[in-house]
Order: sequence, then structure tokens, then C-alpha cells
Amino acid sequence: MTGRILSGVQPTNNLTIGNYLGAIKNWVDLQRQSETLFCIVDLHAITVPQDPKALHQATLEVAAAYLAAGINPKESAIFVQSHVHAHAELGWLLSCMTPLGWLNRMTQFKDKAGKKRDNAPLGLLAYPTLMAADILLYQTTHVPVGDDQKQHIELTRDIALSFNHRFQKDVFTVPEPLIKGEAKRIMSLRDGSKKMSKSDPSDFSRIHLTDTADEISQKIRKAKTDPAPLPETLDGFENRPEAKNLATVYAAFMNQTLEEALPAIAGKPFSDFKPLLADLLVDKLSPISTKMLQYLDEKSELETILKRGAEHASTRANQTLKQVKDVMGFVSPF
Ligand code: AQP
Repeated sequence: MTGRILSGVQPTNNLTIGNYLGAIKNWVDLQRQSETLFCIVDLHAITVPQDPKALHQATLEVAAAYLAAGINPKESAIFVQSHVHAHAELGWLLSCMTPLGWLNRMTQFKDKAGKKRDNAPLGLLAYPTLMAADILLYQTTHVPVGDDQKQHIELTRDIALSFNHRFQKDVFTVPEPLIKGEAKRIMSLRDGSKKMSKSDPSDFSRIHLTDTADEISQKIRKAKTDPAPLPETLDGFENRPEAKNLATVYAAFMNQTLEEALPAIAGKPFSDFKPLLADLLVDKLSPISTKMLQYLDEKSELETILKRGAEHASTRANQTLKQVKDVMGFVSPF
């Protein structure tokens, strides 16, 4: 695949296996096929209240996780969103052109704002226009995301098409979502109908990339299941969301589809399957968490990588921002 790819994760907490399987793991393969930019979207994180120290630490941890998971700074630009000022500026320009009705329809806003919509910050509603700016600044052709972000990419496409139409010029490339792999939506370990999220109040709902072997085993042991053994066929997962979720996690870490993984686990009771899954997770995650800690201990390397990434990204982003401002009629600085 060719083209240009941009994606990012919010530094809202330590990353989960949902973020890893739904996003970062797929990025590693993509960087060999396309031009790739991966950012840590700190401006998005503050759409919900953040403790300043926790935000600072999580930003570095997400960068370390990208590197530890196999994102190569020689192949991809890795940068912090707020280090490239064009994101906030284009975000504002696009927010002046995006109808409120489009934003009110976003299911993530409805979920996060809950019943107290009037108390939700403006930024939570406007978040998708900033996300559109992130993507459009780089003339991105494909955005690899989990299932939950598909609606935001569709909005980005609408914003790009309407801008190009309004100014009668193809300023923006219209991007496509890239939803790959078996792990499009990893669910909470406590409730198979809810997405696994790094900011869920329950730590037992998720597995972090940095969880210890004991924490992983304990969380998998306590994961909600049902009394039946794992089914023999894919149809047997119907109405068994928790069983399907754990089997999907197993398949994804084995680099298999659920169908390919099923023969090895079919018919197993959870008392056998859970220890097997916990061992697999420890095996796959421990090299990642060890490398993450190395990057966090040796911060100067991490800082150099982020600085270079931001320089590379700024050059590209400023080209698009200039084009946008020119067509809109802004006077360039003298
Ligand atoms: N459970 C998931 N399954 C598959 N993919 C997932 N992603 C997130 N959760 C899952 C993918 O991870 C990328 C980065 O997500 P994000 O941090 O920008 O925002 P998010 O989707 O809101 O992730 P979280 O973990 O749920 O964060 P909080 O709790 O802060 O809202 C995206 O590509 C997303 O699809």
C-alpha cells in the first residue's frame, strides 16, 4: 500500500491492549508500506479534565509505547501534537466552517458528555474538528483506527469535501479509514458490551501494556465469562460477548483470525483457557513493557526522537496551513 498515513493516541492514561491491538500493532506493518506519521494527541486529551503531572507522564509513556511496540523513528515521524502549532490553528479554521448539527450527531460526544451536556466543555464537542485538522494537515490518504473512530473519519471526509467545494480548489486530500485486523473493538473485561478504555474507572476492565505478570493473571482470572466452554464454531459465540472478546484477544496476539485460532481453543473450559491466555499476554507484553521502561529511563533519546518528529511534521503541516489560509483570504505575514 502507498499513500500517507497519520494516526494517534490520547495520553489519557497508560495504554491498554485495546489501543495496542486496535491501533499501534497495525501501524508497525504500515510504516513499511507508506509514509507514516504517528502523534501523541495531547490537545485531545484535555477535552476531559487531566491532572497536569499525569498528562505529562502519560505523554512520554505513549511515545515510549510507540517505540517499544516497533514504530521505527527512521521510518515514521513520531511527535507530540501540541509541538506542531498548525494543528490548533487549522482546528480553529475548520471549527468556523463545521455546522453544529454535524458535531451533535457524534456518538462519542453523546457517550462522553452523558446526561450533563450543558456542562460539557466546548472542546469535547469540537474535538472532531481538531481531529479533522490533524488528518487534513498532512494530506493523509488513510487513517488506521479502531471501529470506534470510524464516525470521526467520516466527518473529516465531509469537512474536507465541503471546504474543497466552497473554495473551488482541491486543497485537502479526502482520507479513507483503514480498519484492519481481528481486533477492531476489544471489549471491557468486566462488561462485554462496553469498549475497553484506558480511562474506564475500573482498572479490572482492561489490561495495560505495562501490567506485571501477576496483574495480567489476576485481571484475566477475574474477567467476566459464562459457564459454558469455548464453542467449536464461530456461530457458537452468538450472545456470548465476553467469551468472544477473550478469544479475539487470544487470536490477535497469536496473529491469527478468530477462525484460525479456534481449533486450538475450542471446547476448553475457562478454567483452562484463562491461564493459557494470561501466559500468552505476559509473553507478548513483557518485551514491550521492558523496552518502554528503558525509553522512559533514558529520556534524552526519547526527547530527540520527538523533536525530530515535530520538525518533520511541522514542515509538512505548515505547507497545507499556508494553502488553506491563502484560499481563505488571509494576508501572509510581511
Ligand atoms: N477497545 C478498543 N479496541 C480497539 N481499538 C481501540 N482503540 C481504543 N480503544 C480500543 C483505538 O486506539 C486508538 C487511540 O485511541 P484514543 O486514545 O485516541 O481514544 P479512544 O478511542 O477514546 O481510546 P480509549 O482507550 O477509549 O481512551 P479514553 O478512555 O481516553 O477515551 C484509536 O485508533 C482507537 O480506535
